[in-house]
Formats: sequence, C-alpha cells, structure tokens
Amino acid sequence: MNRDGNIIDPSNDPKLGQDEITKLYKGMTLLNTMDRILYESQRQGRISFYMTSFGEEGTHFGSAAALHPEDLIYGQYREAGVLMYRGHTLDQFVNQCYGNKNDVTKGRQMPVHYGQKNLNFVSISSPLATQLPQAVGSAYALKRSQKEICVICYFGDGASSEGDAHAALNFAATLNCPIIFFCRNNGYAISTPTHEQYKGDGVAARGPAYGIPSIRVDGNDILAVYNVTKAARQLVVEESKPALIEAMTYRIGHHSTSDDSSAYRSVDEVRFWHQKDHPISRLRKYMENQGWWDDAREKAWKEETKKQVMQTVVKAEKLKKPPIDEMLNDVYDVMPPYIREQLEEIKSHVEQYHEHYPLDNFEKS
Ligand SMILES: Cc1ncc(C[n+]2csc(CCOP(=O)(O)OP(=O)(O)O)c2C)c(N)n1
Repeated sequence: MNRDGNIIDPSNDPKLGQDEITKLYKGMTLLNTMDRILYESQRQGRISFYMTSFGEEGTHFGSAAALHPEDLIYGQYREAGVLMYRGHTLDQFVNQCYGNKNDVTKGRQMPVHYGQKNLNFVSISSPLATQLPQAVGSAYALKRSQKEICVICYFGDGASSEGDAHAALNFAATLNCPIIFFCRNNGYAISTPTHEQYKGDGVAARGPAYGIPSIRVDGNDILAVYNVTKAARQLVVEESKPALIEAMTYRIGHHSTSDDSSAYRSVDEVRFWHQKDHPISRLRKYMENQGWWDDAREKAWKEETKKQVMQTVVKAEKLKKPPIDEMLNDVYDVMPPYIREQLEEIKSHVEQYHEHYPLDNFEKS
C-alpha cells in the first residue's frame, strides 16, 4: 500500500474485508487514544511510568492479525497493540498501569509490563533481549509437542545488539524451532540511532548468516506486515524452522516518560513521519478509497474512544492498591516459612509506623 492508501500490486492485496480492516483501524486508533491519555496521566503524576507506541501501530496490528490465537507471544514492551488485538481490555491495560487491586500483574510490575496467560502473552521483563532465548525455548517445547502453533518474539533494533539475540537466533536455527522473530526497527534505541547501532545492512541481513529465512518489510504498511507475518507463520509451522522479519518503522513518541527525544533528534524529522508516513493515516486513506470510512465516522469514533478511555481511567483511579500480602504471594506455589516470617515482619512494621504508610489506599489483607 502506498502513502495514498492504494495497493500497488493487486496480487498482494490480502483482501481482509471491511469488518477485519475496520477492526484493525479501530484497534490502532484506540491504542493511540489510550497512549495519549495514559502518557498525560504520567505527566500529571497519576502513574509512575509510561511508553507510547505512536507510529508503530501498523507493526502491532498487522502482525497480530496474521497469528493464530494460540500462538505464544513474547513481547519487548512496546507491543500493546498486539495484546489489544488479542482481546486485552481497556480496563486491563489501565488497571495494570495504575497497579490497583484489579491489575492482572497484582501491582508488582512497572506500568506497561503486561502479561496475560489467557491470551498467551508472556509477561514483559525490563532487561532487554531476555525474551529472545526464552521464546526459543518455548518454540523448542512446541516443536516437541508437535502442536500446529508457533511462537512470535518481538524485539527492537537496540535489543538486536544484545548477546542474547545472537544466542536465540543461532539456537532457533540449529534446533529448527517454530518461531517468528519480529524486529521493530523504529530507528532508535533511546538516544542511539540505528547508524550507530550496526554497521551492516540492518537486522534482516543477519538472517541468512544464521540460516534463517528473512524479510524486510515496510512496517507502516499494515497490509504488508500482515502478508509477511502470515507467510512467515505458514513457513515456521509447516516446516518447523525459524523466520526473521524486520519491520521498518519510526518511533514518533519519546522512548518513554523518562526520555526527552528533542535532545537527540530534530522536530522536523519527527514531523516528517507523523505527517507523511503514518500507519494510521495510510490505512484510513485505504478505507476511504473503499468507501468504508469518512470524516463523520472518524469524529464519532474519536469522541467515543476518548470517552471510553477517560471513564476507564476514572474507574481505575478509584480502586485501592492490592493488599500488602500480594507482594510476596506466588513466589512459590506454597509459601515457605521464611517468606511467611518476612511477610509478618512487614505487616507488624507498617502497623507500628502506620503514620508513615498510606494504608487506607491499600486493600485489607
Ligand atoms: C540489558 C539492558 N540494557 C539496557 C537497558 C535500558 N534500555 C531500556 S530500553 C532501551 C533501548 C531499547 O531500544 P530498542 O530495542 O530499539 O527498542 P525501542 O525502545 O526502540 O522500542 C535501553 C537501552 C535495559 N532495559 N536492559
């Protein structure tokens, strides 16, 4: 699809149909609205941290739509759209960022470090690239179980320089593991631009050296991302071997709320991608060309999603934090005596010095 939303070669049209395309568009724009509001929440001191996906929505939804719901997903952290496509609700996203008593991760993870067992989405870990060898291990297990499903593992151009990335790619190739490595090449690893990240031709070019079929795709073209992920899935499941996708995109937002990207890139550069090559506006043009979307629908949908997210945030803010016990639950299936002792110590400490702890904000244990 070109920047005007026209399909360049009709034989590459995945023909997803109005319902699926509308689902993808609504997902991308809902994610965008959620990102705006939660980013602002952090700025106002309501949550501790946030990461937006501005500009990368096409890589999330295009790849997610090409997977089977049972395929196991390992994310890096900037893949909220993949989880959203699977059915993670606004409540679940917002409760996690607020770390309240309804947070699936029980208030123990940083915001955006989602995990959802029911949706086959493995919990996010902050240390970069740890997900890569873990994902290969899971793919090896799937291979042995001979299920017709695969693993997809997302990572950034920065993470691709970690030693773990090499170990993962090499093990996946030599052990013939059914895994799709999906690199979101968004141009930066915080302040490190890709021209300082590698000297070779990006990440896809490394694949052949490992013996991994690889492809580079325009990550801002959601239909192209869908096509390559679908083809990769077929290859890895049918032939039990890995595939590598490098999706070229651009991180329009700051790295996270701890970053100010004006220190290392120009406003003009960001504006170019925002205005000239945005995955959302490209899909919108495609839909308008088909007569599936117009200004009136856009306005109504924007208002509706803004209202939905705001209401979700208001609800999440009113909920208490999880009980203190949750801090130490689940470390083991059955809590061993020394952890129980620590828990009792914590409880008597906060009781004794209760004036220093906002206990009313926490659910009673
Ligand atoms: C092992 C490790 N080193 C450094 C960091 C700090 N860190 C967090 S994100 C990041 C940049 C990652 O960039 P990239 O993989 O390109 O993903 P992006 O943030 O661009 O989506 C760094 C250096 C970390 N979390 N873990």
